[in-house]
Amino acid sequence: MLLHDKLHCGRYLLTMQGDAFRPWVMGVLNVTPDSFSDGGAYSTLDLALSHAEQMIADGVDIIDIGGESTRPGSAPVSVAQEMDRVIPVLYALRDCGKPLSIDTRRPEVMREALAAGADMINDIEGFRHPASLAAVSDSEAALCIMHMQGEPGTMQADPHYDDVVIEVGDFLAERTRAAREAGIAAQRLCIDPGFGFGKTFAHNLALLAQLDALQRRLQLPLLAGLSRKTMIGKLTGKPIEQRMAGSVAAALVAVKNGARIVRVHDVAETVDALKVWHAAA
Ligand code: 7PJ
Repeated sequence: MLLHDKLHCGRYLLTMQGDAFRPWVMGVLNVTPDSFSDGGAYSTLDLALSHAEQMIADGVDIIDIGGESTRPGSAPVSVAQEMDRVIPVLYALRDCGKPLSIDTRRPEVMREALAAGADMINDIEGFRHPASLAAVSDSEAALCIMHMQGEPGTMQADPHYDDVVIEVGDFLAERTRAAREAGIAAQRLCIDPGFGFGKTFAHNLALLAQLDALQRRLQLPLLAGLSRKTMIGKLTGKPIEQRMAGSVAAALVAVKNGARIVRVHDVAETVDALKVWHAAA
């Protein structure tokens, strides 16, 4: 089996071959009062849990729990605040039958999340914090290594690349090597170009069009997060609440171009679209 067709994800092994050939849908579970995409509708534990239940009913493959809004221009939250938001959700969902991912940049949160049962650590900084690889190396959790240029507060000010696909690939190769050197098995790694994280509209489009080049270069499962992002707004002229159809189309393009995992807000619609695509592709 090719390396990019499986992912060792904590208590789970996600495989993608033969009859099981199907991209994975990662559902976004925001536990942030200031989250830009749902206005904080799921900020309490009960609401987060009912949102998770709905995603499971809708066919989600991985639940990605986030306690820090990283929308462009957002202010950072404290470690304590982030833990207060996400750790209770992890404990409550640990037996839900689906792999649980935690979207965090903090090594302290990574350790607590792993103790609480997280199966995947999704780090928008690509595990660049000096303590983050050590925090996860002893576990069985998957790592999502994402590229970001700059910091969330300022990253959209003036992003620049000579060749965005090469430079994002160089970064992902370097971080993948660092993870391997920290003793993390390749089967635990997936990569993500980080749409919207220090990228112009043109950079995002170039990456989406050339995802397969990145995938071929790194030979690891590739995750794409395009759901409701500014790029979709720019292409459709729609505000965030009306970007579902555009986001579903973007997920299909990403999968066609080599993505194995799509990170989405609209799980039911994306699962349906992928079923149709899969039957006919
Ligand atoms: C991403 C993410 C993404 C990964 C966010 C939003 C902003 N993690 N966390 N990839 N985006 N791996 O959902 O619009 O694209 S937060």
